[in-house]
Amino acid sequence: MEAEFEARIARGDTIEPKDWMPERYRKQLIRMMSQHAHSEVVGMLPEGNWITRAPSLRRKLSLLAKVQDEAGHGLYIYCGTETLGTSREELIDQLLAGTAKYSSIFNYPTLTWADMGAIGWLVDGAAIVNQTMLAKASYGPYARAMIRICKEENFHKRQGYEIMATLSAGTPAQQEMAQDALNRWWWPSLMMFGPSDKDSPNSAELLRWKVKQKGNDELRQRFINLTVPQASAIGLTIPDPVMKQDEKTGDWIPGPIDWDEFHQVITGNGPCNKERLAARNQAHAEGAWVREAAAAYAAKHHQRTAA
Ligand code: BYC
Repeated sequence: MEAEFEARIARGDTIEPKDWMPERYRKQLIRMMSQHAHSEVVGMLPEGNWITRAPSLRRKLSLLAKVQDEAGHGLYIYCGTETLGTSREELIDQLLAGTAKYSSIFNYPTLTWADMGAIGWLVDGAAIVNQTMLAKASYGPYARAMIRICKEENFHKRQGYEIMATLSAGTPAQQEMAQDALNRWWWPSLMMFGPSDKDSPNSAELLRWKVKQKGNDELRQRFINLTVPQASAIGLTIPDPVMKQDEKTGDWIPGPIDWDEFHQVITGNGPCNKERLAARNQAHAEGAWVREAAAAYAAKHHQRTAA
């Protein structure tokens, strides 16, 4: 069975929920998809924080729609994880208990309105680069979820970039706010792609099983190359004084990434880890009545249909 599975992967077949798969493949997918679903859900917090303070009705509507999309993304991916035999409740319990990972990026604070621009442009921009590849992942339900998610992320990125472009073309104080947001979000955005390939314990296996199509470093580089000209087009400066362009490849080579900071953040010691978990736990507790009502309604509906 193992040999047949490997042959299917090598042929580029898509693996579906009822197909035989090695336990390790299942485990790796649950790990990665749960981390991803939690990121979407926790990712609502930094932006949700600004909905009531958006500077115009138009901005408020876009931000509301974006944050709502992130909830939807979380739900698709939790459903995808259920096809592997792990319930959403189980995963959410792990998130609330602080034993599950979610993207490092959401442990940074959103200090000004420009952060809404920087998140849409950089964070969703990085997510698009990563997830366009995952849309070709070997596990069908995950790959299919990514197709719709990427379409929505494109809208998110544009609304963020438009906020940055507007601020950059504004008063000196607005320009400064946009540059300050870029300064604070640039390096954490690069960390979203995960550790360098040589320090990435999961990459080799995930690449072999075609869950990942590209390594962490290649995707990070792709994101940098896309973003550097976007920054200069709106008059912003990438906060990396040693970055330079490789003449042969055209790649923009960044200075060193602070991996100590990354490890601090993913082990629970980032600037907002505790605040994010507390907010999720509070929201979950306050939503208990909704879950109870939905379950009671479903039971009543089930009884009626049975009768
Ligand atoms: N943050 O062996 P590695 C969004 C962990 S949300 C935290 O390279 P892998 C949005 C990694 O889990 C979209 N942890 O791992 C939402 C592993 O630890 P464990 C977020 C990280 O899986 C709202 C260890 O480090 N996107 O777009 O091969 C508003 C070693 O790493 C991170 C996804 O979740 C990190 N940045 O590769 C706006 C994408 N990086 O699990 C926007 C899906 C690494 O062994 N995930 N770790 O304890 C992936 O593509 C891959 O899991 C990663 C890591 C590239 C992130």
